[in-house]
Amino acid sequence: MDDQVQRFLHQHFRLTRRHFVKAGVLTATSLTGGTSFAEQDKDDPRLQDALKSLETWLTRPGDFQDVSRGKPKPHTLSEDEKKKVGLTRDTWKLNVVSDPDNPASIQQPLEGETAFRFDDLMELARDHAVRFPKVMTCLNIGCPLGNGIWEGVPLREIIWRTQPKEDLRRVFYYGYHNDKPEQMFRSSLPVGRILEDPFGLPPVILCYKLNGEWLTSERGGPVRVVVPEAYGFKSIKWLNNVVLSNLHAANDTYAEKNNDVDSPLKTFCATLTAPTDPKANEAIPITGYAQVGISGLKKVQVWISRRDEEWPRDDPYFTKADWQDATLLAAPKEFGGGLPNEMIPADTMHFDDSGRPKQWPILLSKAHWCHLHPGLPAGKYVLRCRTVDNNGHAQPMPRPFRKSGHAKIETIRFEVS
Ligand SMILES: Nc1nc2c(c(=O)[nH]1)N[C@H]1C(S)=C(S)[C@@H](COP(=O)(O)O)O[C@H]1N2
Ligand SMILES: [Mo]
Repeated sequence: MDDQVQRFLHQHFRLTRRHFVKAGVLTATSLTGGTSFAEQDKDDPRLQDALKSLETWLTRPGDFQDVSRGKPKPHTLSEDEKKKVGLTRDTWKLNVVSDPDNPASIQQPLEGETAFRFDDLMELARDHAVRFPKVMTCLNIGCPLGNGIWEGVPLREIIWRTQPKEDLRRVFYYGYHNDKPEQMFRSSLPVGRILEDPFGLPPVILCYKLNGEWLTSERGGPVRVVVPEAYGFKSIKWLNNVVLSNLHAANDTYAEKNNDVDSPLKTFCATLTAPTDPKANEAIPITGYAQVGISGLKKVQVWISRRDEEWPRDDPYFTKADWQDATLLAAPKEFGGGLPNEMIPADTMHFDDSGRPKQWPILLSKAHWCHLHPGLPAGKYVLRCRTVDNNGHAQPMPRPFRKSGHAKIETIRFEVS
């Protein structure tokens, strides 16, 4: 970068900082901090516009992106066909059995006459129902599919009913696709993750509601698994079989095609409003979202550089760049997602009795951010954004490879004319 531009950028970053301090929003990067949508920089109408058009925090169930296998896909069956194969609440049956190849010793398998039904699930729900926010993200797709409040009964409650005795190390589970076994889509977990919830994580659940409404067929209804800290492939839809096994290693279908099937959700960010063709010396509004992965989210940072700037080869993740803190937005007043009465359901983890979050951002969910970048001289630029997790580690390091879940530093090219 030539000296003049360097100085220009430097001065203007300082200006922006002062500007934000005046507007009272710069302290917004602590865990409990943040600013509300309404308190944003009132002076810049374009940042206001960008903030107004920001996606809602929760996603309507019908607006989730769909990742479904099957020919035909189970949710496209007619109501009659769904009844025949147990994909309605009144016909649903879940088998919970020992693995014939690697038997676990259980005293009471649930199958045939004793299969577990939706009424049984609702009976357990009276005492054991839990609700928690979670972003559903496909390990292989860049952006989250949707953010929701998932309600269900901990899977352990059903496993206890089988009275396990011995040789139970892993649980695998799959859902209805059709009667062809080669269409099976299976995921698995160590039994310990199901029986106990480490480090304050929500439990692994049999989920029957999303955003306060019955789980739709497209989202995997009547019942799907939801694994809070995992990528989407662990959250099996149209669930109808749980197998208790003495296997000691993962046998997930998703392990095919080189996927890492054990690493949890990563923290990363991306833009929603990015510069397209800004005019010279006009401030540039930027907004985006962040996925709050297992290591939490402390900050979002933004860096704009000249496109012709040479960068040292030994710093491929730009750790030495002049990253600027963006503003992390506080919890919105309205959460969206089509909640009944626009209220967060009672007893949702991380929310108080009045439906306000106890902390922000919320782990394993989503947060939004914005940045008003000072105007730039005409030229070609690159915008990058990254996150800093609660341990102070800039992401995507130390796990940048994509088969462990998308976490790259987003790169947007633009030209100032
Ligand atoms: N039975 C079944 N469950 C499934 C899938 C599937 O194809 N079949 N896809 C998985 C994958 S790879 C993802 S990313 C999520 C997507 O969830 P969604 O369609 O509700 O957004 O569902 C998971 N559960
Ligand atoms: Mo996925």
